[in-house]
Amino acid sequence: MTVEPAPDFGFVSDLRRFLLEHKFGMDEVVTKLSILRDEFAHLHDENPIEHVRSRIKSPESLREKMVRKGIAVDGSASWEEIRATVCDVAGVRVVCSFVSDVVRVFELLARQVDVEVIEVRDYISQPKANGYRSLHAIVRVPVFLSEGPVPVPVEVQFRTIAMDFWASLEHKIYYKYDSEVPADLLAGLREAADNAAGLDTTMERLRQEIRGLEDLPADVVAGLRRGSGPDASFVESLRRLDG
Ligand code: 0O2
Repeated sequence: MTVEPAPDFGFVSDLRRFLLEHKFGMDEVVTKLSILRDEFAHLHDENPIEHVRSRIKSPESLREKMVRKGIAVDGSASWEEIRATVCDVAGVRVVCSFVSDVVRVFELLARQVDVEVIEVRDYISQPKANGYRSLHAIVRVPVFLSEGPVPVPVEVQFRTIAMDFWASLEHKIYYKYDSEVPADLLAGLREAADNAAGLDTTMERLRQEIRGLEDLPADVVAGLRRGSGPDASFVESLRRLDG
């Protein structure tokens, strides 16, 4: 008969505390983003952030990453060491419509006084070989607990809708084929990544063209955007411009 080792209650409660601290850090970043989002929506009539998602790494996935990073999983590693090495225990994903918004939202978050940017990986300027694009930042935010502040790292991924669409499909394919993705699928994904990047560029250009119209009255812009032949109300709105 085998006897199961007694559960290590100290470890379990330490792990719970460790994960909770990261959850609080993640919640802080999500709140910061949702304030920015509301400010833009209500004060500037803009919507640079499409949506925000967040997650805490599962204990299994934390363990896997510790193994990958060469950290002992026998309980001998300190929580500080784990926190300093596995920086994506708390993860936030910010999805924007346009690449310029990706950069803008990142800068708005990065310049906040209680946000310390630890590392930036710009996979938009330099996509991964498989075509993956996103802007990754590890930021550190203070979490104020009863015993004092705890600095917590949070990984924030900023990407466009097109990048997000691609990454979620690639992730599913990778998972389905257990990392052994057939060559033709890899080539298809690469082509789709190039198309997604092309779409982002086109959308950005169109947006800039529309922005050039911002100084015109709303009814004139609406008429121009309709794109069909000029109707009476559109002609009238143009006539008012002369007056
Ligand atoms: P999950 O479940 O999304 O968290 P490192 O060992 O530090 O050099 P690491 O930690 O993989 O490398 O860092 P990196 O490259 O910044 O990637 C971290 C996260 O970015 C991944 O988290 C994914 O979410 C995403 N990511 C990176 N590369 C790819 C990719 O090629 N395809 C897709 N779909 N997502 C990617 P996790 O931990 O893998 O998973």
